[in-house]
Amino acid sequence: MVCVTCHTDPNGAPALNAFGKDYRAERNATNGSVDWERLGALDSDGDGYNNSAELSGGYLPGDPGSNPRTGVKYEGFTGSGITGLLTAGLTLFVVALLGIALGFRMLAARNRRLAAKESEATEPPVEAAAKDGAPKP
Ligand SMILES: [Ca+2]
Repeated sequence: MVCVTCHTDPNGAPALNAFGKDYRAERNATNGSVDWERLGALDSDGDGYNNSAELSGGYLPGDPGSNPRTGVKYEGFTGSGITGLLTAGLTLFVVALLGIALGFRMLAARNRRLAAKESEATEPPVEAAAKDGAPKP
C-alpha cells in the first residue's frame, strides 16, 4: 500500500481520504483489530467498485478516479519536495548497494573457480596418487 491509499496527499500528510476514514472508523470500532473482510466489502470512494476489488487490482480505494473502469492505477512514487527526494535517493542507494553486493559475490565465485583450476593444474600427479593411497606405478 502507498500513502495515497489512505491519505489525500502522496506524502502521507494527515488528511485522510474516504478509504482512510473508513479504515480509521473500522480500527476504532474494533479496538485495533481491523476486519478486512468487512472493510473490503465497502465502496469507500463510491465509484461502484468495492475496496477489496480495488486493492487487489492495484487501484486506490479512496480515489473515485482510480478503478477498473477508468484504468487509472497508482504508478510509483509521485511525492514531491524533500520527502520525494529522500525516498527517491534512498531507493537508488539501496538498488546500488544490491548491485555492488551482487558484483562482489560474482567476483568471489569467479576467483574460487580460478583458484580451484590452478590447484588442479599445479598438483603433481605422483603426489596426488600417494594421497589417494593408490599403488605407485
Ligand atoms: Ca471504490
